[in-house]
Amino acid sequence: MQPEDVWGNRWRECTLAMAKRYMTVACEKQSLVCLAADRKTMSGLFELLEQVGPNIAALKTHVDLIDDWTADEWSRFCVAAERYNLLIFEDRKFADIGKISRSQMAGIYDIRSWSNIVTAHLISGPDIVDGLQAAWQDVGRQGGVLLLAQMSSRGNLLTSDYCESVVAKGVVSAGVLGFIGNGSRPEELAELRNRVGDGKMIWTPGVNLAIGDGEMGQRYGDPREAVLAGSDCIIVGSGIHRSDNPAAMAKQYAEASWNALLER
Ligand code: S5P
Repeated sequence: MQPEDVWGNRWRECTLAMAKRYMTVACEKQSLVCLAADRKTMSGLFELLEQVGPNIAALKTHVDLIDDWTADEWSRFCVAAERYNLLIFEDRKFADIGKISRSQMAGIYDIRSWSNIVTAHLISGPDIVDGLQAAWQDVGRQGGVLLLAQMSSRGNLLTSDYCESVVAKGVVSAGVLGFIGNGSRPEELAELRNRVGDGKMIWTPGVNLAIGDGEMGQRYGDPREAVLAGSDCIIVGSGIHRSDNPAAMAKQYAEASWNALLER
């Protein structure tokens, strides 16, 4: 199936190269799953990648969770992820002023050199997006920023008004790939999609086939409902990596998300 047939207006209106790349990969793999690879060792990450690589479209990392991180091992890991045709998404949730965010993309982890996507809060103003884009340009690469418009955690401070301001600034920003929306609340997500229109993506954490409350204030909604409400990518962590059979679970999430996209 061609991406333009599957994604419709989203394909036509999301012009950022990284958006097209994601939509293409999702069609090739028949999966809208981004694995939240929240493991704490390099061997744990490699193991997970081998298990789920064929059934996911993107891999979300928290590079600063890894106890035995080294630059060499990390670059081996990124090469392995690319072999599975995955976008690499560092969920750094940058929030500082533009020039510091640009510098934070370098440093010991050198996120700019291996990430395709990063997350940012817009709390410090829109220049953060320029700072992150400048960092990718510093190493001759391109990437896309996902802005946090909503969060899945209970009691978060991202009010509806705040969300509206983030969307208003984000939709007109060329370096913005899209928004993080709350996958645990389809009605909030549908509202977000109305505000965003078709020109940007919405990626959603807080998704699990077992809906309800998670650990430490996390909340979960159903993957199909999230996609039907306007999510373009479901971010799934423990639903896959904590299960007894991550490979089989990744396949289930892939099928649920892909079928929901076809239904949508
Ligand atoms: O609002 C949010 C935003 C993010 S990016 N809520 C989230 O849970 N996340 C991330 O998604 C979080 O950092 C974690 O890596 C993942 C959810 O993992 P799970 O195990 O709860 O599925």
